[in-house]
Amino acid sequence: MSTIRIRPSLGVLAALLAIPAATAAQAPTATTAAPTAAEADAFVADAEKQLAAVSVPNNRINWVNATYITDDTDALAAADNARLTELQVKLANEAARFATVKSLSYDTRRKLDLLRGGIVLPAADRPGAADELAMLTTRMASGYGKGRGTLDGKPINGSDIEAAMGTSRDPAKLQEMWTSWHDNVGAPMRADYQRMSVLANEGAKGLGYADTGAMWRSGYDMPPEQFAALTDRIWGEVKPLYLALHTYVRWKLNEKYGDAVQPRTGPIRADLLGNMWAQEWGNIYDVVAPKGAGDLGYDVGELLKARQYDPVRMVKQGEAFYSSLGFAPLPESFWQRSQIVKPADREVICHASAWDLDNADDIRIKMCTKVNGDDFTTIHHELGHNYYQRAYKAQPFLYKNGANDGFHEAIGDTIALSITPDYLVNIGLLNRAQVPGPDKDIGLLLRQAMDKVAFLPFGLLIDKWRWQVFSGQIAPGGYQAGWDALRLQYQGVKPPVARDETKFDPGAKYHVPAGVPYTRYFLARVLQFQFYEAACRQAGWKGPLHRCSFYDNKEVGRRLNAMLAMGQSKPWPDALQTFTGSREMSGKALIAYFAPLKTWLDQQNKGKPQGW
Ligand code: X8Z
Ligand code: ZN
Repeated sequence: MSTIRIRPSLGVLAALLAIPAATAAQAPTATTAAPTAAEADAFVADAEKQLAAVSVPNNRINWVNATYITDDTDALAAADNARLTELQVKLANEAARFATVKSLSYDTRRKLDLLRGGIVLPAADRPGAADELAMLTTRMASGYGKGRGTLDGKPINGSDIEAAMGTSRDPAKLQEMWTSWHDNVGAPMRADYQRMSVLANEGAKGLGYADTGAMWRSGYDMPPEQFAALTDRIWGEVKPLYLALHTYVRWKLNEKYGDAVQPRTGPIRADLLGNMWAQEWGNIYDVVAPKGAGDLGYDVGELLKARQYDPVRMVKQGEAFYSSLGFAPLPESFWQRSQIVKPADREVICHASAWDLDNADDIRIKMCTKVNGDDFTTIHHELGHNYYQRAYKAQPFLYKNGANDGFHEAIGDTIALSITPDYLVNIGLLNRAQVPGPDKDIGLLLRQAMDKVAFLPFGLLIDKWRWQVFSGQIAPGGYQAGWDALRLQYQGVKPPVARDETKFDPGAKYHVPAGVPYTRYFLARVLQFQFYEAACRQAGWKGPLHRCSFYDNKEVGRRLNAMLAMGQSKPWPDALQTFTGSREMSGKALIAYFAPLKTWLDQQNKGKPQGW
C-alpha cells in the first residue's frame, strides 16, 4: 500500500483516536456474548494480515494505471480499488464491534481506531456502492492526467502548462492557459464529483460519522471540532504575514502590468502569480524583487541548466542530501522502477507522488521532472516520503504511516529548506564568489516567502471547500461560487475571467479529482519550519535561521530517523516532541524565520492599500 494515499481507496492508514459518540450506537448488535480483549487482538492481527496481503497487488495495479492510463488500466484499477474499499469497510464495521470492550491494550485500541477512521472515501456497505465510487474516482483522476490546456491555440499538457505559467509574463497568454486548463479539465468533472460526494457521504455515515469531511478531520488524535479549531488558530498566527506579502506583491504587479491588468486595490488576478493555482508565487520573484537587495545573483533552475543537470542527476543530488544525514542509499530498484521523466508515448499522471509498493523496500517516485527550481524542490519533497516509508517499514501494517499526514508532507520540505547558498556551493552548483552577502538576506527571505507564505491560505481553503461540500453547506448548484468565495476570502485572488456554474474550477487542481485530502499540506507548511528550526538548533547553528543548512549532520539524521521510525504508532504530539521537544503544531517557527522580512514588508507597505 502506498501510504500516501495516492488513490482515495488506499486510505486504510489515515488515523484517528476519537470515536464519535454515534459509533457505539451504530455498532452491529452482538448476537453472541460481548467480545473479549483477546478476540480484539486476534481480529486486529488478522485484519493487518489481510490488508498487507491485498495492498501489494493493489499498489502495483494503481502504479501501472498511473503510469500508463488506458481504458483497460482504468477498469482494472477501479475494480481492484473497489474490492479494497469493500474490505476496508467490512473491517471498519467489524472494528466497531470491539469499541466498548474494556481493558484493550494500547495498540489494539489504536489500531481499531485506525481501521475505523482511515478510509478516505468510504463506500456504503451495499452491493455496487464501492464499484460505482471507484469508477468515478478513477475516471476523474485519469481525466485529470490526460487533461490539456491550450497556449496560442495549440494543446499543451499538464506538466508543460504548469511550467509555462511560471515563465510567461504575457497577461493574454497567461489568461488563455489559465482559462483553457480550468475549462477543459475542471468543468467536465462536475457531475462525477457531485455523485462521488453523495456516495462517500453515504459510506461515512454508515461508519458513524456526520459526513466525509468529519471523517477526514477525525484523523488527528483529537476530536474533529478541535482539529478544525487548531487549523484556524494556526491560520490566525500567520495571516498578518500573508496580508503583508499580498499587499506588497499586488503593488508590484500593478507597477508591472498597470491598472487595466492588475488594479492597485482588490484581489490579485490569479493567473499573474506564476502558478496555475496561484498556490506558490516564487516563479515571479523577478517581478517583485526589491532593487539592489533583491538581486540574488542566482536562480537554482538556471544553475542546474548551466551545469547540465538532467532529471536523474537532480534526483541523485536529492538522494545525496539524505545520504549525508546517514540514511542508506536508495535501492537499485528505485532507479529501475521510478518514473522520473514523462514517457513520450503514453498518458500518465504527471502530478508528483511517492510510492511504497511492497510496504518495505520497493519505494519509487513518479514525476515528469523538468530541469527547474520547482522540480528540484519537489524531488526533495518526494524523497522525504520514500525515506519516511523506509524508516517505518518495521512497524506493524497499521502503523506504517506518518505521525499525521502533515508530517509525511513536511519531511522532504524540511530538507529542501536547507538548500541555502552555502549548500549550493558545497555541492558545486554555485561558486563561492556568487554567495549573496548579508545585504541580500531580505531578497532570500522574500524568495522563500513567495513559495512558503503565499501557500498558506491555499493550503487551508481546498479542504474548507470540500468540508463544506461534504456537509452540504455548499450545495451542488453553488460549487463554483463557493470555490470563488473561499479563494477570495482566504487568498485574496480572483479568476481572470468570470466563472459560472457550468464551470468546476476545483476539479482543475489534482487533489480534488484524485481525492487526496489537502489540509496535510497546510500543516506541513508550518511543521517544516518547526522541524527545520529544531534541526538547526541540534546542529548548533548560530547565524540567521534562513542561512542554516544541516547538510552532512549525522546527529540531525539520527534524531530525524528516530521520529520517522515511529510511524503512526503513537499520537503525533509524541512524535513531534521526539524531534523538536514541543507537543504543539504552531506557526511560531515560520513566523520567527520570516521575522526580518515582516519588518521590511511593513516598511514597504506604509501608505499602501492593504486587504481586498
Ligand atoms: O501534491 C504535492 C506533492 C505530492 S504529495 C507534489 N504538493 C502539493 C501540491 O502540489 O499542490 C506539494 C506541495 C503542495
Ligand atoms: Zn507529498
